[in-house]
Amino acid sequence: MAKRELHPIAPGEIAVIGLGRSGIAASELLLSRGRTVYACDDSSSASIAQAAEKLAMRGATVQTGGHDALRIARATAVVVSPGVPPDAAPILAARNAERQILSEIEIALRYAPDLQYIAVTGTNGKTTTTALIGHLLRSLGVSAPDAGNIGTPLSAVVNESVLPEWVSLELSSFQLHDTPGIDPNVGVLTNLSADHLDRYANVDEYFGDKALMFRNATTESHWVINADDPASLQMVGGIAGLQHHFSLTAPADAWYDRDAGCLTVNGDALLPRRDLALLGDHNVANALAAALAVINASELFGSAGSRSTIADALRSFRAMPNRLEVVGEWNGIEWINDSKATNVASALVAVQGMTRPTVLLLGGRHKGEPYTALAEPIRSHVKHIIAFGEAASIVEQDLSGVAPLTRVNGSFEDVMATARKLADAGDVVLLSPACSSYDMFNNYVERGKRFRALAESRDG
Ligand code: UMA
Repeated sequence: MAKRELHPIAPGEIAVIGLGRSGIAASELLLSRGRTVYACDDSSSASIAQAAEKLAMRGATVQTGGHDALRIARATAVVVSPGVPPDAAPILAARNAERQILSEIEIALRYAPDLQYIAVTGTNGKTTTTALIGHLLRSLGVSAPDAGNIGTPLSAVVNESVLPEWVSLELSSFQLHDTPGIDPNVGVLTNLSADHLDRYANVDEYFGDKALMFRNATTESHWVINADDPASLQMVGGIAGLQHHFSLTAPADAWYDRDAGCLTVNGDALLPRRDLALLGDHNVANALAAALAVINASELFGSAGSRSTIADALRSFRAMPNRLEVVGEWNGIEWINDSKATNVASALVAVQGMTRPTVLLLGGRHKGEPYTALAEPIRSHVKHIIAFGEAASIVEQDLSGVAPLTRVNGSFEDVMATARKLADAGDVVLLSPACSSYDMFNNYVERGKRFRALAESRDG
C-alpha cells in the first residue's frame, strides 16, 4: 500500500516553465510517464537550445526565447522552475487562467508516493546539512542520494529505474511555494533569517514559504528544530508531530556540550568536537541536526550500532566546496572560500568562526539587507575589509569606522591582488561576501572557483 495518497495530474498537456535543471528533469519524468509536455524558456542561449533539442526529440513541444501564454492558459498543470519569479509573465498567464502551478519537486512526489525522504530547509546551513544526512544514510548502508536545491532535481532521482531507499532532500523557499504534497518522514529546519529580499516583499512573506514544509504535519511527523533560534521556535509552535531539538548552548535532544568538548545526542556523547573536520560552530549545529534527523528517521538508525556508524561518518565528512572551504595556506596566509555565503546571516557565522586576523572580502550584488549586523564580529576578528562589486558603496557606508576598509572598484583579480597585499603571515583571507555573485559571475560556484584559482596561482 502506498505510504502517501497518489494524486495524479488530470489528463492533458502539462506546461513546463524554465529549461534549467528542474525544467529538464520534470519534462523528462513527465515524458517517460507518457504525458504530453509543452516546455518553454525565455532564454535562447546555446545550453537552452541544446536542452530544447533533446526534449523535442523525446516528443515534447519546446519553445525557446519566449512563451505561449494562451497555450499555458490551456494546460492541465503548469510546472514552474524555482528561479522563475511568481510575477514572471508565464506564471501570471497560468494564474490568470486558474491553472494548477506545481514545482518540479511536487511532480516527482506525485510519481513516487512511497518515497522515504528527509527534507531540509532553513536560511543557512541547509546544503551542508543535506549533504551530511545523505553521507550518514549511505554510511548506514542504504541507498540515499542527495537531491533538490543541492543540485540533482528530485524528478531525476524518481526517473531512475530503481527508487532509492531514502533521499536527503534540500528544499528552498521557492520550491516549497509550489509543493502542496510535501510530507517528509523527517523535516529539518536549520534556522531562519532575512534572505531573498530581492524576490520577497518582506521577511514574513519569505518565512511564510519556509513554513510550508509543515503544511501536511500530522501526529506521526518528526521535525528537527534549532532550539537556539527564536524565529524557528515561533514557526513550529503548535505544529503537529514530534519535535526534536538541537542546540549549541543548552541541553537538548542533540547539543554541543562545550565544557566536555563533545556532541551529545539523546543524553549520550556521540563524538568529540575535535573529531569533526568542519570550521565554525554553525557546522556543529549542522552535524547535530543531521545526526538527530537520521536517528529519528527509522528505529534501525537509532540503535547503538548505528550510532557508532553515524559518529564515524561524521568524522569522515569534509567541508563542501564554497562553504568555509580551506583552499590552502601559502606563505603563512590561509585562504578560505565561503562563496556560498550570499546573505548577511551566513557571512556573520563565518566571521564569528575565524580564529586568526582576517582580511574579509565583502561585496557582490546587493540583496537588500544592511551590513551593519556584521559590525560586532568584524570588530573582534577582522583586520581589514575589502568592499567590492556593486554593493561596495553600501558596504563602505554601513561598515565605515568598524575596521579599516579598502574599496576596490575593479575586477575580482584586483580584489584578490589587494587581499594579497594586505594579508601578512598568520592571517586568513576570507571570501564570505554576504551578496549574490551575479554582478561579476554567473553564480557563486564560479566566484568560488575564481577565488581558488587566484589564491593558488601566486603560491610560492
Ligand atoms: N527563466 C524563464 N523565465 C523567467 C526566469 C527564468 O524562462 O522569468 C528560465 C531561465 O532562462 C533558466 C531557467 O528558467 O533557463 C532557470 O531555472 P532555475 O533558475 O530555476 O534553475 P535550475 O537550473 O532549474 O536550478 C534550480 C535551482 N535554482 C534556483 O532556485 C534559482 C537550483 O538551486 C537547484 O540546484 C536546481 O533547481 C535543482 O533542484 C540553486 C540556487 O541558487 C543552487 N538556489 C537558491 C539558493 O540556494 O539560494 C534558492
